[in-house]
Amino acid sequence: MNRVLVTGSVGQIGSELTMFLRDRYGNENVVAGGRKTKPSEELKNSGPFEVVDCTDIEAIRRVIEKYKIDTIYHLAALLSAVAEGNPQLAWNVNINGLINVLEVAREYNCAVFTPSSIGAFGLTTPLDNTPQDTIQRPGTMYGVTKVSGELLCDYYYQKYGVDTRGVRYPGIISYVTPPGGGTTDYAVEIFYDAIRKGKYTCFLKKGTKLDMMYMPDALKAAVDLMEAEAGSLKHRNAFNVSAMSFAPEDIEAEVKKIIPDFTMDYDVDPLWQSIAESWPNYMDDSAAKEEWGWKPKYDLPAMSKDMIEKLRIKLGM
Ligand code: AKB
Repeated sequence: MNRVLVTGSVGQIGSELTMFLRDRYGNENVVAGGRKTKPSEELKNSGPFEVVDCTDIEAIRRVIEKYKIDTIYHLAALLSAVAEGNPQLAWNVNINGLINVLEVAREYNCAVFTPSSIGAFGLTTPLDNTPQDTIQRPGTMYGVTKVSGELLCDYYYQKYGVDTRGVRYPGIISYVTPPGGGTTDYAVEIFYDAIRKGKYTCFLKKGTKLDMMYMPDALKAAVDLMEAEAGSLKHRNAFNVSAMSFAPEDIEAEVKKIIPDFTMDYDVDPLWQSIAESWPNYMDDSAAKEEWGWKPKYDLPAMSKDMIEKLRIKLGM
């Protein structure tokens, strides 16, 4: 029986993952946990919603007991650029929040999915075909919390047998809920601006290649990993997963194929640029392929076509 809590359910991934899990396991079996931000009507009306601040362990415990939760998708976290603006808050939410979730999971025997990120790498990591197991010395607080989170999840599995699993997400692109303060956000903004204004000013430099993924693949990755046979997993937490890798000019060209008058210029933000330059150009995700059958569906052209179709409907344009 899957009785699930999604923390961070109001965020970019959480809002869609909650609906995906409700379709799969039944609306009443998936609790959307959020802090302050108001949930959408869809999220609130389709199943249970509870206020859960992950820095408050009692709040998590209450929800786990009330709904007899057995699986936690822990998505509450600050993204990279926001974390750099407030590193102490980032540590509190990303690490103290995670250890609270792991502690409650240990007490109530819950499985835990925790996303790590391409942000868990740094300049001394091989940036091309970044291996699954490699040097990780990130220079951002976001990266520090992501590496620490990977290690904490490994520790809770090894020490206490908590069924922890996770992936290193690349930049996630979707048309439903906008991301909030990530380095890869340009790859979402470009579509909104292309449709609304026919032009976009990019905050990363030409040539800045990063791994990216369309939301349907990101949701599938989480659920496929959580449903995989435990015996087939050699790694547990922090699987590299990717679907496409591109630089700003590559996505510009793709958008132009569908919106021929679209133009893009650059106004580079030094903070976001320096973060992006410390992240992989593309990761090797063969461990995920071998151990639990990871296979993305969307590449850059397929994602761009679908994004533009869906956003045109959403924006009524
Ligand atoms: C961010 O840019 O902070 C996130 C990520 C890649 O972890 N989208």
